[in-house]
Amino acid sequence: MALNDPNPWWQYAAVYQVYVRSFADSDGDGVGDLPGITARLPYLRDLGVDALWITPFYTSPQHDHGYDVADYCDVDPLFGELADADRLIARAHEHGLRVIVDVVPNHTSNEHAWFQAALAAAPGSPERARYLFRDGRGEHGELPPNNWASVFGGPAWTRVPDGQWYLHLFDTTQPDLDWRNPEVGDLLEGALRFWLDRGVDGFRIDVAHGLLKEESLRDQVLPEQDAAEEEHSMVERVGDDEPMWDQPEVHDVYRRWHRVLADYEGDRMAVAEAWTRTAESMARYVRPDELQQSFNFAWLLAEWSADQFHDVVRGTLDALTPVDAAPTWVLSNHDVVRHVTRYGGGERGLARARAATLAMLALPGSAYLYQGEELGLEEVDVAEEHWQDPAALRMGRAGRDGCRVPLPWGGSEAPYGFGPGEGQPWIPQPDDWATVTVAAQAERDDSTLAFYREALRCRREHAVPAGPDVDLADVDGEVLSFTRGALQVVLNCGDSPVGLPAGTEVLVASGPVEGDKLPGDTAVWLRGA
Ligand code: TEU
Repeated sequence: MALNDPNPWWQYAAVYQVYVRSFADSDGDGVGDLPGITARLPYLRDLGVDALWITPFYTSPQHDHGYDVADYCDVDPLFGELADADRLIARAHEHGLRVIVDVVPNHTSNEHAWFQAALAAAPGSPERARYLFRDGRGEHGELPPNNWASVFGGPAWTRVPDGQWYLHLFDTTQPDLDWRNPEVGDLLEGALRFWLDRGVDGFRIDVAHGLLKEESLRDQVLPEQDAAEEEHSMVERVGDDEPMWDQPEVHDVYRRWHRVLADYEGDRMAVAEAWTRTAESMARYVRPDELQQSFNFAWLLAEWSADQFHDVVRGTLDALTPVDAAPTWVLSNHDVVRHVTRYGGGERGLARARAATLAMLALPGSAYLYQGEELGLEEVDVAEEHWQDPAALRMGRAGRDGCRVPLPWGGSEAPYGFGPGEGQPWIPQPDDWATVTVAAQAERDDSTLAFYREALRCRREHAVPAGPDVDLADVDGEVLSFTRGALQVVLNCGDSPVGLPAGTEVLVASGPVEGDKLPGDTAVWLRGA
């Protein structure tokens, strides 16, 4: 798709998520970096995606691997320098690829100059008022100001030496900003403009639903049994009462950001990472005067089931039609178990993952792909001594390291072409990855990489031109099917083969299809012959 295409590119883009630390390492230190990405841009162009979203590469002590930003307007030396970011943006544009960067507005790093100043200042000072400092409860203020838990486990409050507490919905090294303080909005607008001036095409907004908290910072009403004490994954919710998420005032922030983006030439955009509870609350982030997109995590939370997939597609389209926004679809990202593994792992998990991906790529709107899914990578069982994810360390059980293992590009042993160094990168790679490397898969027509290339090519040819309409059929047994103009899509979530409609030609299939039967765990795109 040419960069000067008249339609807003983001309405039908395939976006590839680059997790910077694990994509490609140019200097051999075992951690991916910006020049590493730049060198691999031809790979992304040939894969057939339209854009890349790059996770945070800003100055950061890396306690949450970049989601703890100490300076929004500079590059961490681990990843390169500002000139490397400029080169990456320019080269990407030369290849016809758009660039989305992350913005992390909910919290800063504890090493941000503002937080350091807040710690040095007294309670009640303007420096503290940029964050959520409060006195504690209890006779001597020895108890946290409320009962909120951190998403990463444990209390959401940490006490400082003078006795006050500060709020952190994530790690203690990620203090939450107070978005009711106008200085905060100005700081983040400055960051947006800094990167827009450098040519980025858009932003992925981290924890977009978290910026404003209920002003009283009241206790969360928890279910009978104290669910905060129970084991829960990062994406599960505790109870129905959420004074910390999705407050109405957050939409004022996005109305402002809409105006900032509109100040710039070209189709600049922003996509919210908002883990909303319903498709309707997701839709509020993409009202015409707010953001262009919001991640739709419904599919990622659904089980392998034609009924559930049907409800996800129907619910998403129904919620977005009234606000006239393009949907987004996502099956994997750097926070969740890879979808091959979620669908059972092994050959079966891979067949299902490919089938779900093919169905997703046929839908209108944008599809977000996570690095390594085009290789069919599974979640890696990372040994405890190698855990790096702050959520894993706080909760004492496997976290997100398993989907963040550095990519295998070629060769037969670690680091599998990830970088020029020898030995293992920052998270060790498994010793059986020789057959899943990019180089190994590029040789084979039946590889998952070859399948993604073909599916993305077909998406441009048949799905993108089909416009916004989807004709979704009722689920038949374990079969999901829909049409988009001349394009027919059938996904068989069952175990037994089902007949394909007579007089159709297979355009692309997620696995082997013989004759007029569609095997279980397989999807196809068809058109009338
Ligand atoms: O993740 C947000 C996150 O943790 C979600 O689980 C969500 O906030 C939660 O379900 C509450 O609704 C983002 C990044 O993707 C992640 O990598 C970071 O660790 C995190 O923010 C903190 O910046």
